[in-house]
Amino acid sequence: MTHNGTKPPVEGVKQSQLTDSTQKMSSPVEAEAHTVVALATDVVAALAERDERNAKVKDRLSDSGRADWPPVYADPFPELYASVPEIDIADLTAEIMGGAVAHHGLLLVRGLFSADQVADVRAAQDKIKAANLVEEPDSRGWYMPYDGGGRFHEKALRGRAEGLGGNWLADSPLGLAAALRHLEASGAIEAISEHFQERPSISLQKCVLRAVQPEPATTGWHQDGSFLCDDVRAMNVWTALSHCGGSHPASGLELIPRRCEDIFSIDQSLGKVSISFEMIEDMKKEFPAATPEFAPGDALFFDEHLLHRTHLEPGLSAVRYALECWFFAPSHAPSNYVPFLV
Ligand SMILES: O=C(O)CCC(=O)C(=O)O
Ligand SMILES: [Fe+2]
Repeated sequence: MTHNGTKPPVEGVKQSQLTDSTQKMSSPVEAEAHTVVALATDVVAALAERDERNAKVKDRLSDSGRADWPPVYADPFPELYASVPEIDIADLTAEIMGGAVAHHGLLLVRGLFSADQVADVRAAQDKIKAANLVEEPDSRGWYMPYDGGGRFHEKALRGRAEGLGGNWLADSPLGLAAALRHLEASGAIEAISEHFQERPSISLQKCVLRAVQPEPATTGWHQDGSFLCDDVRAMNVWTALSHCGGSHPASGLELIPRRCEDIFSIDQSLGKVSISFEMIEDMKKEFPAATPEFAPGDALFFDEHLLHRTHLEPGLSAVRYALECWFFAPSHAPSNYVPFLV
């Protein structure tokens, strides 16, 4: 699964069909035998970076992680009850993030991404989508599906995600490099590293560029902890890439603004992850559901305990774009996802 960086396996393409544009072909015969796709140097670098992120995390998977888990934080919003704590990006720290999540279930960060950063990730998303429509893998680096080694059923899962309008970020070497650069610059990765006391990882399957169509549907309430491993240490950074939620005609998220320590059992009649509507209705009596409005670049931080769902109400008319990026402490990451150190 570890590759030499310059010639990664790409589904449907033989290794010999990919080459660094700086490499010379050994003979004209070889040139005739293969359709050689020259890769630009930034693509070669992004592919090498992706492989390196995957290789590096492996040494960390058996670390023990911080002993004092969950960390204890003071409540940064002691006056708040059953509503969404909110800050500006300038105030983001591990204490505010960890404290808001520990006491209220989540934190809304206004302006996590600047307008330029949103535009950059959105442009990447459009290029990934366009490249994904073409049969051949995209030698320009926008859509080069990561081969996780076949252990993780990634082909079927990827097909399902793409069928719903999503793209796995790590399937795009250039998109991955750009989005992680912006998450680093925002301070999100630093806050999460401090919270975990380890450099976090992301994963192939749980870091998704989403485009959600404005089609009303009954969506399932869930806690991501119901399908991550029991002792997972996680933090999601869900960043709106377009105006959405609240009264805006693009879908946002609906959530219960409270800390739930329990992971509730799922309602089998609703599939593999959803919690019963009765339980949610009951909880709403004390904790009314919230549907925050997001400007592009606003982000929600929450962990595997938050009860939430995609909010697909009738009356929507605009596509919603977002980046859902679940970070894990490598010492306590789900073993069924392909990891990358950030
Ligand atoms: O983007 C969505 O609509 C769903 C997001 C979600 O469930 C998550 O980030 O865990
Ligand atoms: Fe979720």
